[in-house]
Amino acid sequence: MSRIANAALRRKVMSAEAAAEHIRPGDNVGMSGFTGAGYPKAVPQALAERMTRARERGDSFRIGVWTGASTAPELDGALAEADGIELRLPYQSDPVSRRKINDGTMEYIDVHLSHVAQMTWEGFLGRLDVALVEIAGITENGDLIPSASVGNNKTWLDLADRVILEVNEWQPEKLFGMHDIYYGTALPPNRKPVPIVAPDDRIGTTTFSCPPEKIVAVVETNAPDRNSPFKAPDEAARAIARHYIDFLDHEERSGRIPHGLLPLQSGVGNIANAVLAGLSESGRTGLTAYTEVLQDGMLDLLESGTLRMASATAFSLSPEGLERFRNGIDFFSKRIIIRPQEISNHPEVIRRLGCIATNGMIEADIYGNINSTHVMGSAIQNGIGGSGDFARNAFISVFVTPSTAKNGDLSCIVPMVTHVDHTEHDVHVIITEQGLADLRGLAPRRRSRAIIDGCAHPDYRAMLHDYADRAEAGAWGRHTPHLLGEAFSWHERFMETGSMRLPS
Ligand code: 0RQ
Repeated sequence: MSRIANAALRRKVMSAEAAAEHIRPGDNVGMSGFTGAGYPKAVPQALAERMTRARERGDSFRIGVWTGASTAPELDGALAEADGIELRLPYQSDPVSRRKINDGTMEYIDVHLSHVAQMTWEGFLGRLDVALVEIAGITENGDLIPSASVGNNKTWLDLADRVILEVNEWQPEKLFGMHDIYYGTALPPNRKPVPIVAPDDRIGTTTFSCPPEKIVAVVETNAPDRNSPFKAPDEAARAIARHYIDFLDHEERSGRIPHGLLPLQSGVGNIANAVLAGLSESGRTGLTAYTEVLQDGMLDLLESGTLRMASATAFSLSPEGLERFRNGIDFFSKRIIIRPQEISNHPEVIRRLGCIATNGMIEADIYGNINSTHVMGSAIQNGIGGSGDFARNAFISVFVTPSTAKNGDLSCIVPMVTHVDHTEHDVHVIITEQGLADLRGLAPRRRSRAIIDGCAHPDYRAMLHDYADRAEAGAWGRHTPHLLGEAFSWHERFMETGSMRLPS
């Protein structure tokens, strides 16, 4: 049976190729999609074909691509390969896009994910010409049933001049009812408090509404989400998870966080997933998550009863996790709420709920500044995503990483980070497989020793202490002592020799 119950919108069904004709060179297109879930799968590929043909004719056909967050090869990969993206925002993790951004042929704006909707309403990003949004179905009265992610779709549907819908039959019908779409946002001076006081509060509707006259095309698809597998947690990830659980136990025992914890936020990536798996084995029950993405680890926690419910803006499951979700959807749908990313990541709500935030990083410096996005200070890896929304506003803000990368040739603890995403002011705890540095209440010189002793790999510890000793003795100022001529020498050495280690 068709997922399009509305007769008028059924009449707008057309091929992906015909729908792609509604997108013109130079358009800004707001697309659905968040961490490989709920992105349009057919129209971007048809559009990439058009772009390639245009290029072969000697014409340029490039657009602005705005999404929720990362998507998949069928969207980011296809459009980047066709050289069709002039400007990308607010987050990507696609290898082709990454290459083009880093070789300077694609522009990229790396935005806090909670800021994107408001920046669009504020007009800061320019005009939104087209919304291209995957949905799971259309009700009889024309309301749109969201797909496996919500991201910025509400804003795209509200603000775009023209709307193209992809109705994906592959998405479970039982997604209907899991979403909570808040229509109460406004710009200052008319903004009101977001009325969420507990992670399971519902404050909106289960569907999007969109004026039918704006909908120029409806495309039917039946295609899976990206669903990348996770690496099995290695020893470093398991050690990080153990330190994290010990830390939570300690905080609970000392009465700084209530028994039963505060709502958990967990970032993307393999380490974050391993940390969640560790929590599942910790014997706790009845916890909540107010987070951005639901990875496999969250399903484990819901199934084991560790988590009572989880709120997010998207799924990001492995093929195996997806199978579990689909088989257990009656169980999960009662325990999961999927919201717009401006609400899942809302600073006001995160601060009120007191989330315990845990995010990955590229490197930290000895004073606790965090680089989440750039390699060697200039090459983008992915983007800041929601990590800043949570880190700045969390009750406790934790960053995790293995102490080294690239077979030990890179230390993830360095004298000075080459790019700052989270300043020392937003970082409470750093954890590596070596141990943990609790930076709360520590002034800079004490922070540096706590990070070196607690988190740095033994191969780099003496080098870091030597730097800190000499900086404390010889810096211009002794508050946050640095030797400016030497602060990036570790990175320079890596670029020159392939290792941060000193030549023996
Ligand atoms: O590169 O794939 O080429 O080998 O970075 O590193 O160890 O696989 O770590 O999957 O946990 O990702 C920060 C990227 C960590 C992620 C980052 C290289 C390393 C490898 C990945 P290769 P790992 P993870 C939103 C949460 C920002 C967004 C965010 C991220 C690659 O966590 O994108 O937090 N975060 N969103 O080799 C150079 C170093 C390196 C390094 C690692 N020091 N120097 N390269 N790498 N350390 C909030 C939510 O609620 C979801």
